[in-house]
Amino acid sequence: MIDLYTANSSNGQRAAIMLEECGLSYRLRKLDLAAGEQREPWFLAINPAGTIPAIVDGDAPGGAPLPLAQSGAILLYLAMKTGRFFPLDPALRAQAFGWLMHAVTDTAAASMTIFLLQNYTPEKSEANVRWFEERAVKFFRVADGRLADHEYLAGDVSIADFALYPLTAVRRPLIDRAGDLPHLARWAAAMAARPGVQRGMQAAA
Ligand SMILES: N[C@@H](CCC(=O)N[C@@H](CS)C(=O)NCC(=O)O)C(=O)O
Repeated sequence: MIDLYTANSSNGQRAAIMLEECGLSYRLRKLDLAAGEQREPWFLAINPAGTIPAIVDGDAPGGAPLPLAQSGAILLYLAMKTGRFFPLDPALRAQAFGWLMHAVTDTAAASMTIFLLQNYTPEKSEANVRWFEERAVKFFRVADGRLADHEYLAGDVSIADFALYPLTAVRRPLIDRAGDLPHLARWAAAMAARPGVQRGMQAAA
């Protein structure tokens, strides 16, 4: 059994989508981030960074329970564990890794910075928010270009798509306002129609 420590955020949704899509049974452990539950000693023992998502796999290789943080690492781990949602062809698999990183490093960082600027940084600046919004749209545009002639980011639906989708959902107003991302919109609609994606998006809602 896998325990998923999460909250209602795009990073958390990414891990829940993968668990759902893989058909793995898991226990949902929802954390109250506003109350600071992620900084309590019991959770820091699982993820010293004090961030969600994290999993503890009770059926990990080697027999001992395996704690793992970082949503991108969780996707990769579950793909290796189940043999699902990453291409077998080495070149295509490399593409999937590249698009996974595009989502969890570049795009997620821009999206997270918008959130932090709007909610937590000591000085508020609308100009800085706009700057990072443009940066996020720039990364969404790169994915849109890829999706112009690919149904999914790398071959069949994969961890790369699961990584990016929650960001397109949370940044939907930004994407709509940009108005020039038709391929991303087509892909997002296809992703949103998947029952596993729907369950993952709702898991910690
Ligand atoms: N790179 C990490 C980011 C994790 C992250 O920043 N999670 C946020 C929620 S989306 C969090 O736990 N924030 C609580 C905190 O920083 O105290 C990942 O992909 O898992």
